Amino acid sequence: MKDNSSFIKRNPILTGLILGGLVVLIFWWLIPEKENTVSIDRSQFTQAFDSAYAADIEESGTIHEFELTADETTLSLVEGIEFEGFAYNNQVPGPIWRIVKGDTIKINFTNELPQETTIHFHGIRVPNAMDGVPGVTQDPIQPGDSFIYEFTPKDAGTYWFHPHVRSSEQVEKGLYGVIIVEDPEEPEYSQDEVWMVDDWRLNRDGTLDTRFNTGHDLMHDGRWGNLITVNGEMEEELIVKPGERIRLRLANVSNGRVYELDFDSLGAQVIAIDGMLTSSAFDANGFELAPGNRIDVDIIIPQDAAGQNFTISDKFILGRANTLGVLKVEGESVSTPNFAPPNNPNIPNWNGAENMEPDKTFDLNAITGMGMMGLAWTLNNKAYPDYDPLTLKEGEFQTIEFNNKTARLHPMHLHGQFFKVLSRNGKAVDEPYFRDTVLVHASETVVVGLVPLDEGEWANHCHILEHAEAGMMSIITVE
Ligand SMILES: [Cu+2]
Repeated sequence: MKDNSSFIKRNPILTGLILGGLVVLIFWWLIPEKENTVSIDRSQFTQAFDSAYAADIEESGTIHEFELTADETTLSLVEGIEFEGFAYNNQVPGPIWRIVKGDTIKINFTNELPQETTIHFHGIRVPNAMDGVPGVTQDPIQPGDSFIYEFTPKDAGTYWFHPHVRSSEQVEKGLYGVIIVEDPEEPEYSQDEVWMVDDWRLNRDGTLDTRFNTGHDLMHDGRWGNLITVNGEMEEELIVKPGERIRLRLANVSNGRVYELDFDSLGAQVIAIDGMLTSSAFDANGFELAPGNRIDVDIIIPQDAAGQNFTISDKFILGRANTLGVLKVEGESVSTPNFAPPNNPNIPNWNGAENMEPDKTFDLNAITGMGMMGLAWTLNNKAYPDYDPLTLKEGEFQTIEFNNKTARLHPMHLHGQFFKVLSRNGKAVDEPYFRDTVLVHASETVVVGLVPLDEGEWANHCHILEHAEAGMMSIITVE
């Protein structure tokens, strides 16, 4: 028979070591893992936000009223070949509306499509009821029905609009337009142009491939086309004079394609991202324009460039450059407008916030055997309309981590909010600008910081439209 008490008496040191080890183990279990994260007072980041952009807008009283109809239309991208697409006001791209900051926009919208639709105004901080998310901020607009969208944008900049119902089909077929909110305090350029960059997947005969949300699109980075257009044209041309200073606003309205921009030898400088001015201008070459993103660049045409062409291209896929458009320099030279690039000096740096434990983590992932075509894209293992809710406090600095568990791209877009990237893969990043859409690369972790100013139920989704349609969306409540 064993006698435990005699074991302890005979081996006091060994017993002590075993008991001590047990105590250490228990403590190691009980104490939460806090070593890697630093407790930081977040009020300093809220204070640093200060008035980087305004909570409210003073209305000018001017109302711009527009009629807008979505309808089926006949399109042609290859000469002599027609196909059925969708269009706003019978034009692809849709209208470009320009208003002045403080003005109100009123859109009398009618749906003449054979299916439901809504309009989302990407990047514009609208009242929640105007945000166009079906089942969340409004009911889908039925065929033949009308809806009035009315709001006063709070921020100057380049914004775009598109359907938020069956968007992978409706946007691809041609439904998109642009809203420019001008700030009279910003300097005047020789030309101020918009380039809506899209890609289309055509069949061999030049008609549109009408297979949407295919298994291939869903499993990869959405629907990438085989024909790139700018403002509906292949190799768009912009005629410029030597010495002119151009504000070129590019919007990526593609379903899935990312463009890595190359501005030839133009020395193009970024002055705004996703609508908002940057804190200082920087080299535009290499910027990754993901679906949803906008970029405003400041280009000075050299005085001695008469007769030259400058090619603006995409180099996202190594070794395969795509021409987006060409600036053709013609005519007599003009004197170059002389001003410092417009900027927003109030953008907070939020240095150190990347060391905080994120307030919320969204794992970006996929589940097979679920949803359309047997694949669902998920946020925290939930596919919309099922989702992991998040409530953010209005007026307070908070952080969100996007943790990409997949080998695909996910440009994450928050409705109604601007945010700043704080870190990528744990390394601090100091982008001198806010965004509304951030490209999360394969297996990458991106942490963003924001101070929500607009209450409501806001969509949080991947802007690869096939991924969003297959579930990669949640709702964030700001209160
Ligand atoms: Cu995605």
